[in-house]
Amino acid sequence: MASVLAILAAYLIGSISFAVVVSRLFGLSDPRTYGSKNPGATNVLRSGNKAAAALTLLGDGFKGWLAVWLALTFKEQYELGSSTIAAVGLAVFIGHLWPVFFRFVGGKGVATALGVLLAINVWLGVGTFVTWLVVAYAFRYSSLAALIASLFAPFYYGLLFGPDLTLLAVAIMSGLLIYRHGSNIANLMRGKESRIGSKKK
Ligand code: NKO
Repeated sequence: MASVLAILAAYLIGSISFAVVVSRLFGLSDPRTYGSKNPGATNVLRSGNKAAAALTLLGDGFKGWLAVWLALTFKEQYELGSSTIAAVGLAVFIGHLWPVFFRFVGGKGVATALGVLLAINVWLGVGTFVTWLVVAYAFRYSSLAALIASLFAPFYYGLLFGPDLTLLAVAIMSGLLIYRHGSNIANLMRGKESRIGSKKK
């Protein structure tokens, strides 16, 4: 029972879209109406407001971290197994992609996955983030950086811990993240993807 509640709570936490909430607080347009139309930090940056983009990244990342951290912290007290911890990580990520509070139209999961990875293991999170930074710095595409980082994340997990249920959860997150970047992949291939720093159209 505690496991079901933990997974449900994680899904609800994940459903809070910080791109939408932060944009409202800053009096900016809804990020679902401009640029890539994605409720994510990269698209909020296209509004030109860097602070709002940074807060979106922090909020969406923090919720991923919080859900897994809470599950890990109360693991003994509520007898949560490692499969529940893995499911909580997946549930907060899925909440971000298909949020119950926003008619199931969510984001692409990059910042939230980073939060989840950081809570699983700091080095896993840091390694994946550094991978994102290197690709983003080299090519200036946020989406390409996320795609490459998501390919490396399960590999890093495997190196650190070997195969287990959490690796499966990380691999599923990676697969869903790539699936959600379909329009970005198409734009990258056509040379139409917008670079980090270019404003909204
Ligand atoms: O608007 O479609 P868009 O161009 O906005 O956006 C594409 C973008 C969407 O993602 C975001 C969040 C940006 C966060 C940037 C820093 C986070 C570094 C993340 C590490 C990658 C984690 C992958 C883990 C997979 C399991 O892509």
